Amino acid sequence: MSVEQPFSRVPDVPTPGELIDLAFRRASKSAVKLPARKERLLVARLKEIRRIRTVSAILSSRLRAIKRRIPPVDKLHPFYRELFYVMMDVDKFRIALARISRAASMVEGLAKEYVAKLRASSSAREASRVRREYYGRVASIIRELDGDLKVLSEIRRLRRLPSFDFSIPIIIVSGAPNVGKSSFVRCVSTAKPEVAEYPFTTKSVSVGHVVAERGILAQVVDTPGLLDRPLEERNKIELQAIAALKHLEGPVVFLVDPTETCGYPLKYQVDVLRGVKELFKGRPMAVALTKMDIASKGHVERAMELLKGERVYMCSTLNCVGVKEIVEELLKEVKQ
Ligand SMILES: Nc1nc2c(ncn2[C@@H]2O[C@H](COP(=O)(O)OP(=O)(O)OP(=O)(O)O)[C@@H](O)[C@H]2O)c(=O)[nH]1
Ligand SMILES: [Mg+2]
Repeated sequence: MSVEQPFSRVPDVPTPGELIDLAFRRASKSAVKLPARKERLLVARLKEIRRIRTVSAILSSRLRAIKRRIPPVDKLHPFYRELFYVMMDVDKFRIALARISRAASMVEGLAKEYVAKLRASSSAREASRVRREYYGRVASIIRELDGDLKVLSEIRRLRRLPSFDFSIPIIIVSGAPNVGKSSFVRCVSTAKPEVAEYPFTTKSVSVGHVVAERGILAQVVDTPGLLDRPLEERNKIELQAIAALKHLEGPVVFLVDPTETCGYPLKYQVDVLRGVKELFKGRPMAVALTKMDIASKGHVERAMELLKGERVYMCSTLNCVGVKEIVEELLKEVKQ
């Protein structure tokens, strides 16, 4: 239903050992068609040339494939670009990409050089020695890529980031832990929400879609572990990961659990709200009291007192009462 995110197909980056094994194994299997007159030297040369060419083709194509399947950072949507910067060491990443390209060209360049040497070889033994020398040089070029391939392989951590269609509003659901954010997303989603990951959180992020007859109206995403504690407690990198959320355009919902069964006092929850409001200044925003099915009059009164001046809705995310209405109200405010 949703669009694909740019990292969903980034490759598994091989180790030097895997690359070398693969190339040499394929080369030893590569069959040579023997010429009609089976001249020994000619056959030996052809066999070794074939091996060198196979090794060169496999290694260079595998190395280039890594680069090709990693999306260019400059072309990413700012949301994904920010997360890329947060999760990857960009300088090392760029250097690693350049180095694997260079290694691919070196492997090919050497192949040409060694094929020429083979053509000039004067015995089957010499042909075999020339080929082995090529193998040795290539293996050392590939082994030197160890650190670079490790840097590149880190990109797999971005595979499970959430997918968004940036042409449609994205409603961010925030609030302290356990207040009912994921339940909220479930209540307003037409299908089962997708589960994704976000840096520096161990909880899964749910992404739901509000679908109407004329298509998808909105995406709804929760932000566990991100917008659920006061921003003052965050370190620089966490703040950067949180800041990326600003690139998700749309209204913000902040859930407050007036019963405090979430485990966080109301006062704390209101502190979290302050940070969220600051971060998303200028956007349509709604505060919603959750767990109305178990909240007492006293709970609600205390919450309303602390939330004076806010627009406050009430809902129960357990049985989805009053939830869709909040989303509908907020979507009315989104500029079309
Ligand atoms: N009684 C009652 N329980 C609720 C309601 N909404 C959620 N809960 C319960 O509260 C707990 C947390 O709900 P979640 O939707 O997972 O909350 P969350 O905010 O996504 O939690 P984290 O992702 O851990 O931050 C679950 O046990 C829910 O069953 C509600 O409206 N009423
Ligand atoms: Mg949750």
